[in-house]
Amino acid sequence: MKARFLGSLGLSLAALWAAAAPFQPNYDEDKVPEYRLPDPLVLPNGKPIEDAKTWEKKGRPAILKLFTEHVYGRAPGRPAGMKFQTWSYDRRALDGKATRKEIIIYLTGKTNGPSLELLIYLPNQALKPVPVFLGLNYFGNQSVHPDPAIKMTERWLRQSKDDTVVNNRATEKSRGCQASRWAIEQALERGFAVATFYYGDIEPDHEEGWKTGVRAALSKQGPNTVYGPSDWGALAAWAWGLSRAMDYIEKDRDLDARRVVVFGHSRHGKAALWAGAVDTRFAIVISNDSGCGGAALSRRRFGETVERINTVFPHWFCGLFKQYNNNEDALPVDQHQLIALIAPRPVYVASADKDLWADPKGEFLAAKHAEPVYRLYGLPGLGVEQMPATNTPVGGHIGYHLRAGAHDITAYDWEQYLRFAARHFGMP
Ligand code: GTR
Repeated sequence: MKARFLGSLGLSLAALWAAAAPFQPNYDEDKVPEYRLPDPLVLPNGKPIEDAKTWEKKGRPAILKLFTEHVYGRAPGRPAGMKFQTWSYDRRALDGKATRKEIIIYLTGKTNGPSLELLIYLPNQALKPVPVFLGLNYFGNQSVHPDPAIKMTERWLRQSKDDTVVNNRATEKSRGCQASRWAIEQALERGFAVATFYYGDIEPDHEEGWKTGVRAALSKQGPNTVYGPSDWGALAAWAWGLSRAMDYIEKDRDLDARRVVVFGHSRHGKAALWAGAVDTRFAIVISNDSGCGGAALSRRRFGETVERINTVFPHWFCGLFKQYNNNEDALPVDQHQLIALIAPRPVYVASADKDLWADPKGEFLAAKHAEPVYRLYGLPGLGVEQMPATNTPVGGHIGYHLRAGAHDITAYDWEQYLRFAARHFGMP
C-alpha cells in the first residue's frame, strides 16, 4: 500500500515536473529524428496517383478531408443572407494615389450579428478590375497605415507592451503601428489593391475568444457549444473569414476576383495556407514565416512542436490534433501536403534565417515535397534541390526565399511577393 502510494506520488511528481519545466525547442539539425513523410501521390487505399485528373478527383479530396478532420477542423459554408455595407469611400486617399473603401460584411445579414470590417486601398492609376492582396491584420485596420481616416477597430485586442492597446482596446497611438508590415504604397504602384481585416473580427485570439466570435455566433448553442473532435478551431475560422472577404471581392467590380492573392504572416500565414487549400478561388497563396501548423513539416520537431502549439494555443486547431502531441509520426498528413493542396495554383513559402522557432528548413522541405503534385500538371516547383542562401529567392510555381533577419514580414518579403504575383498574373 505504502509502496503503491509512493509509486503513484512519484509518477505525479514527474508529471508535474514535466508540465512545469520550460519547453526546450530543438535547434540542432543532428537531433531531428528520422521520419517518413506521407507520399502525396499515394491514395489512402495504397494506389498511386499518376495524373492530375486522379489527383483532383481522388487525391486532393482525400488529403483535404484528412487535414479537415485531424488538423484544422470542419467549417461551415457561406452563411445565408450575408450583407455588404459601404462604410466609407474616398477617391482621394493617400495623396490621391488610391481609393480607400471600407466595407462592413454582416456575416449573417443582421446588423447586430457577427461582422467583419474590410479595408481596401485601390490604385487610382490602374485599369479596373485590379488584382488584390488580401490578408488578415493583428491590431485592427488602423494599424496597417498611418492614414488618419481609417476606421479604428472597436474590438477586443491583445494587450500590448506599449500604449497602442489599453484595456484591450486600440488607442489613437495604434494608427500605423504595423505599417512596416504592409507595403501598401509599393503594392499600389505595381497595380495591386490591398484588402485587409482584423482577425479578431472573426474570433478574438485567446482560449475563450470563440465565445464572442463567429464559431459561437454560427452555432445554435452559442457560447455553450461543445465542440466535436473535428469541429473548426480558430485557424479554420480565420480562414473562413478570408473566404467571406472573397465573397465580397467577387461582388466589387473594381476588384478582380480571379486574381486574388491570399497571404499572411505567422499565424496568419497558417490561416492563409488553409484558406488557399480549402477555397480554390484564391489564385495565389503566400505563407510568410508560418512555421508549425503552417508551412513547416511537423515530423521534424524542430523549433515549435505540435505539443507546444496545442498547449499554448489550445484553440487554434481542432480537438483531434491534440492526439498528435509528441506523436507526430502518427499524423495521417504532413504540411507538404497542405502546400500540395494549392496546386496547380502558384504558392510562395518564405522563412527568415533567425526565425528558427518556425523551422526555415522544415518550411523549405515542405515546399520541396509538394513538388510531385505540381509535376502532375507539368509545372516546375521550386526548381532547386538545396535550400537557397539567404536573400536568394527561387522558384517557379512554388516560390521560396530565406530572408536574412527575424520573424517578421518586411519590405523585402513584399518585394518578392509582388514580383511573384505580377509574374504569374502577367503584369509588368
Ligand atoms: C508564436 C507561435 C507561432 C506563430 C507566432 C505568431 O507564439 O508559437 O506558431 O504563430 O506566434 O503568430 O506570431
